[in-house]
Amino acid sequence: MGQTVEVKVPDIGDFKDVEVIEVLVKEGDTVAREQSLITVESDKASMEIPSSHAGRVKAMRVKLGDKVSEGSVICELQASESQASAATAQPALAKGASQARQGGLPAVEEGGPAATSPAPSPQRPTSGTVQVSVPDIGDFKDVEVIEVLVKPGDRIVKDQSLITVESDKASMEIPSPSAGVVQSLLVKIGDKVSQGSPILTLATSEAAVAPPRAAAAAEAAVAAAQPPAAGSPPSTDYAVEMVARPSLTEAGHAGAKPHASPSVRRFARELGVDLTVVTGTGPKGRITHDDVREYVKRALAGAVRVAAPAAAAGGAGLNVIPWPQVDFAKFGPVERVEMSRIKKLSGPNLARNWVMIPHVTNHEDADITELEAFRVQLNKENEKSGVKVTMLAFLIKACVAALKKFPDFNSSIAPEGDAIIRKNYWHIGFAADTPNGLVVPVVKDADKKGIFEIAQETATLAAKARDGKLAIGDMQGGTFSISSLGGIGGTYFTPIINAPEVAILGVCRASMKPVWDGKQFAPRLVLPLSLSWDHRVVDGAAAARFNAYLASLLADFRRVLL
Ligand code: CAO
Repeated sequence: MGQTVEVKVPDIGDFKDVEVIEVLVKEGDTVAREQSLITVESDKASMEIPSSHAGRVKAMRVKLGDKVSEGSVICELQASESQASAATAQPALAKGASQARQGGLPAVEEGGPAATSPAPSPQRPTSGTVQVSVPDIGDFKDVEVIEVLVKPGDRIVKDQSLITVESDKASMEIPSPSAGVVQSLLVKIGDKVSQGSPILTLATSEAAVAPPRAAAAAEAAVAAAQPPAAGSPPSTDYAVEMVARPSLTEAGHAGAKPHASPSVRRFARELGVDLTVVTGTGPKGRITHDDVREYVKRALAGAVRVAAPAAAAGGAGLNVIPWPQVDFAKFGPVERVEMSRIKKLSGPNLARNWVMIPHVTNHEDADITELEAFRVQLNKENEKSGVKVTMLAFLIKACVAALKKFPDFNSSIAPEGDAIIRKNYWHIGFAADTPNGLVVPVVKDADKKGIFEIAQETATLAAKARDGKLAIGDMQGGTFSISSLGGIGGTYFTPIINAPEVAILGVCRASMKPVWDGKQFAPRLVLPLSLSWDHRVVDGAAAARFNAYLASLLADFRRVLL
């Protein structure tokens, strides 16, 4: 380790006396150059301050709630040898930030975005429509669009964030230079954009048009978005994240956006947590790392309803009261048994599916008297082949035929929640009971396979499942599932849909029953079927038809060929 350096807050432009809302390192930590040390926040934006050096943190000089400005010492760092000679070097952020301001970034409107937020360039309207493009965002080139925050038809206010872009080091929201109504989006999540890339077209109607002052600011923004003059130092690619927060005075989108710093947003994204359903416990309701951790802990314990892909969940999660904490030993002797790995993994999935999918289950009886006789006969004929034809194989084949007739049952909800993705392949999963818990291997392309092949494959997969030898690929790609408890017993049950599938067939034990044939009661072998389906995708009438059709196929298997 080399000499001790003081890491200071660099030039952060108009940010003065800003509050430290996160301290991201502690004494003794080894930090890399550009690693974020603290997050500061003004009333309009939050920003992470990276380290100018690599080394070990000797002493922290700031704590949560402190107010800092340019030059405030963040920490003392025992710089790495290779870095020590650069101990007096200014952090690149300072250069980049001050250079951005020299370039004349837009003046801040009351309640507008931070002075450091980029301003998109609108092309001047020809017929009340402007095309909004990505402004000069420094060295950000070919950066990925990670969020699209508006959609066609949205009425937006000036400075409202339109998209979030992210490089490997930073994320940044691009605000709108004007008010208006979004006409069409020209980007989607995953697109790579650079300066000048079109974002959207905006209709600036009389009602929506920006007031004169805002228009002037938009003009200034266009001017500011010009590339820096030749010879001026290049913009920095230093690790800085800026998130302009919506002004609380901006009705329409204020409050819709969670209040969280960039690192919390990144953390939430990594864990797949939708911040709109997390309750912030920080000052002014800010969401902290701990809030996200707590949310995930509670979700895993089944105490909260986790957020669906925004649209699929209807945009809302459900907060429920905490799980009861009971000291059972107070009431009698107890024994703690660790859950198997499979149970630990499948539990949260089952809980999510049960809580988030509006399940309905229809029951139906299928007369399988002839089919069972046929199955027994087939097995007798093929005794020496070593392949035992099971009822499950017939069920898989019959389900494929029913799924082809009712394609919505072989679908998933699109991530945006506004469409159904019908799959033109038929991969049927079946629940297999193993000593370690339930797994669902998948028979791929069941439509192309015959009964013997399916019977052999289910036997092989079930054996692999019991031996814990299923590969991940054996359990992926399913489009519909069957859970057969027929070998065990029961009459009917309510199977849980295996998301993102939209339906599952539960099968119980067939039994001989007296069935009225129009003239008399006849002994028939009746198979109880229980179809659970996602009410967002199909409705009760369709489910009743699916079940009736499936029962008719099982009653007369020749119909599968039709
Ligand atoms: N009605 C009457 N008998 C049935 C039947 C049914 N619906 N289904 C199977 N049987 C019979 C079989 O014919 C077999 O009898 P024989 O030994 O006399 O030939 C016996 O029951 C055992 O069958 P099986 O269940 O072992 O075989 P399978 O091919 O039907 O099923 C598998 C394979 C993997 C689905 C099954 O072993 C299994 O794991 N089932 C449990 C699934 C489960 O746990 N679901 C619950 C999910 S929700 O928690």
